[in-house]
Amino acid sequence: MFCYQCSQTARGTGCTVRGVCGKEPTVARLQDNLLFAMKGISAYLYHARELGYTDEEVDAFLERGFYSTLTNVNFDPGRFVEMALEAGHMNLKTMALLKKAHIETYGEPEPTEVPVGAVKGPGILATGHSMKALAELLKQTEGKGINVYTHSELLPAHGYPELKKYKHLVGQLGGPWFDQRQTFSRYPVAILGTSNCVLLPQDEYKERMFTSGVAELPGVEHIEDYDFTPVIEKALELGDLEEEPRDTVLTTGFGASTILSLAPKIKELVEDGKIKRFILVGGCDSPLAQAKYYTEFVEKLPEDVVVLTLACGKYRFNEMDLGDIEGVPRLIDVGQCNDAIVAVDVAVALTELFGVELNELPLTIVCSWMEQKAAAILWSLLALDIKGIYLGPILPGWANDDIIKVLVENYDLRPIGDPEEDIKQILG
Ligand code: FS2
Ligand code: SF4
Repeated sequence: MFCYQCSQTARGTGCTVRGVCGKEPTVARLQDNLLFAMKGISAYLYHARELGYTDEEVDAFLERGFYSTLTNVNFDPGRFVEMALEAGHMNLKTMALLKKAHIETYGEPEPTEVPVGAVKGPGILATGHSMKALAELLKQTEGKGINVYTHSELLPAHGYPELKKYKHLVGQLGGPWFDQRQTFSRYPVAILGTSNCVLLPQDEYKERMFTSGVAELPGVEHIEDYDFTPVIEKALELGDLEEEPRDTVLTTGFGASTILSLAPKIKELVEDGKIKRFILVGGCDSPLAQAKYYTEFVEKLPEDVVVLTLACGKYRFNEMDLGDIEGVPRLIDVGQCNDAIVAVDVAVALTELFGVELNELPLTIVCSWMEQKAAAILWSLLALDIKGIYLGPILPGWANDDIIKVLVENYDLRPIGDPEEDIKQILG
């Protein structure tokens, strides 16, 4: 544990073994964990609020949750586990709110092919999670001869009708959040960071980078009220990008309605043994060497397995052509991390279709986590009582041995291991 939030803190620097107040290390970890989950919820709520959507129950939960971690309020570990599970439910509610906001504002997403690479002309590269910022940028750049590209978690924007209608939303540059220094240096365009996962910029591109919304970087101009005039002026001043071959094409934009329109076919294929299992391989990507697991895992899956994916973890394998099983694509990208709610909705619909419980579905979740939104999503899955989740690339530092023991015993949580061995175990 590490807590330095009050004046009683050990040696004036921090309680690390046990709180001077009596706070046990596991309670301290559970409090941190609740704070992480609430940060994740706040991120999704923020983007929903950008589009005018709010939820009083979630607001009240956040208020109570933050208060419960103040000094000398709550020392009960059992209650913090209940708090964490409630956070999971609140996160489901918040992700559903954000999905509703996205669909009602930008239309139901549809499967869309997105070319990777530059086309000739001045450009703006937008990264992060904010559909609102991207939509405003597209509106303001229309007819100005500027091409707009997405990076990382904005790839799914291409699937929304009210965003893809802009012909100057031309494609994607780069992949997950951590390639940004390389990608932003490589393409001399204006860059806009719209949410988390912006890295401290390199001098090479600092003066052509901008942030908006919650994202801010030292020495980088921050855009207020979605007025992207300085970004547009910078893009025009920087001049043309050179045309590149755009042979790589990524497919995104599978919404619940598209997937469920395939439900009768899916049922038939599962009953005929032509689809053996659905595996959700998703979450945040990370530069850790262990994250190679996810590429190998998908590469080694047999051809009767369908892969659902979401968030930036998809860049580990979304260039692969997995083909289809009688018209059902074998790689289905449902969108951003918050679109985990789409996967949950599809899974719930499949339980009705097959007349089974969630844990009886031919479905396994193989998760990658990087930051606090993934903690919120993990607790959402546990709150739905989903068992046997594989978690990597490493076990979270916020979970000590006691917490891991509970997650393993109660939820059959499994750390990722060797891809081939895990596949064998999953496919039984
Ligand atoms: Fe990826 Fe970063 Fe989406 Fe995470 S772009 S690691 O925030 O939540 O995923
Ligand atoms: Fe230490 Fe408790 Fe104060 Fe935290 S709240 S610094 S654990 S005495």
